[in-house]
Amino acid sequence: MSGEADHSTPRPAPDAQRTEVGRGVLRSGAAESSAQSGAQSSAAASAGKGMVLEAVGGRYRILLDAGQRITAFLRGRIKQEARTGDRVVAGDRVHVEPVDDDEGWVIESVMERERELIRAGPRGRRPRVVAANIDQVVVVMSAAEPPFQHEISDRFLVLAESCFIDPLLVINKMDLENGSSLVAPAVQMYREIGYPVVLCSAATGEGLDDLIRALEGRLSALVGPSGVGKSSLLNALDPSLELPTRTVSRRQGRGRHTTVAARLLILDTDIRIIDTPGFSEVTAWGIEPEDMDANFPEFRQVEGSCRFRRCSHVHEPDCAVKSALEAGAIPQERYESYRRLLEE
Ligand SMILES: Nc1nc2c(ncn2[C@@H]2O[C@H](COP(=O)(O)OP(=O)(O)O)[C@@H](O)[C@H]2O)c(=O)[nH]1
Ligand SMILES: [Mg+2]
Ligand SMILES: [Zn+2]
Repeated sequence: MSGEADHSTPRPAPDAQRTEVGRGVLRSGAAESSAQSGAQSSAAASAGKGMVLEAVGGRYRILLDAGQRITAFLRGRIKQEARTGDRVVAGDRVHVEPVDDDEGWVIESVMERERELIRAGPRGRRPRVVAANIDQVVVVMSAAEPPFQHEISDRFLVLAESCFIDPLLVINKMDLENGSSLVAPAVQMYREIGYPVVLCSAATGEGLDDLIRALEGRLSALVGPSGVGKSSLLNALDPSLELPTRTVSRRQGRGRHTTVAARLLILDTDIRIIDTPGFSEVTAWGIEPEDMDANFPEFRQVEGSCRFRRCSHVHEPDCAVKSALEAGAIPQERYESYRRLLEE
C-alpha cells in the first residue's frame, strides 16, 4: 500500500509480530527481574503483575492482577528506549514495583505481546501500536447516520485480518428508520463470508444481549469511524462508565475532536474492552500488494487455483478470484475494496 507505507519492511510473520522495540523490553525486563529477586527480596516480594489500562502522558494506569488500580511511571531506562509511545500500550502485561521513597510505582518490564493491533501512521509516518494482547477486533458501524459504507467496514476488517486478530462486525443504530433494510444486503454478504455480525441499538437496547455474549470473557478492541455510537454502546453496556458521547454537529469538522489514547475499560460481566480513538481514516500497516488477498477470507478459499502463483487477481488470465467474482461467489463490493486497497 503505497501512500502510507513507504516502508519496504516486509510484513512480519504471525509468530514474529511484535516490534524489535518490544523484544528489547522483554529481554532487559527478564534479565532485570532475576537480578532483582536476588538483591532486593522485599521489593521483589511486593512486585506485581498487571495490565495497562491507559497511557496518559508519561504515566500509566494499571490494573494489578491482585485487583488494585495504580498509576506507574516507566523505569528510566525503558523510558529512554521508548521514543515512540508504542513501548507500553493499553493491554500490555507489565511487571511493576513500588518505588522506595514515595508512594509511587514503576514499570520494571513489559511482557512479550501475544498480539498487537497495528495501524499505519498518517502519510508514511511510522506505524502505531494501538493495543496489545486483544482477542478480538470489534468493528463498529452504523446502519445510518452516518450511512453504512462497506468501503469503511472493509478497511477495518482488513486492519484486523492484517494483525491476525478475529474481527466481529457490529452494526449499531438499527432503531433508525429503514435501518434493517438499508444494511440487510451487507449483513448477508459478511455472514456468507463467515464474519460474525451483531445488529444492535444503543438507543433501544436491541441486540445488546448478543453483543454481551460476543464480548464476554475476552479482551476486545473497539474500532470504527466517529459517530457510529461506540461510546453510546459502552454506556449502554455499563452506565457507570458515563463516557461522553458526541452530538453530531456540522461545525464539529473532521479534525476538530481531540485524539484520546486507547484505554481499557473493565465492564460488568467479565467484559474487558479497549476503546480506541475514533478513526476517520485507518490504514493497515505493512501489507505487501501480493499479500493483500490474504486479508480477504473469501479470496483465500479460491486463490490457490489461479494460474499464476503470485496472481494479483487484476490483469492475469485464468484467475480463480475473477472467475469466482463472475460466478457471484465473491461479492462485487469486496472485490472493489480489494482493488482500492491494492492501489493505495
Ligand atoms: N438513533 C440512534 N442514535 C445513536 C445510537 N447510538 C449512538 N447514537 C447517537 O450517535 C451519536 C454519536 O454517538 P457516540 O457514542 O458519541 O459515537 P462514537 O463517536 O462512535 O463514540 C450521538 O449523538 C448518539 O446519541 C443508536 O443506537 N441509535
Ligand atoms: Mg466516542
Ligand atoms: Zn488470481
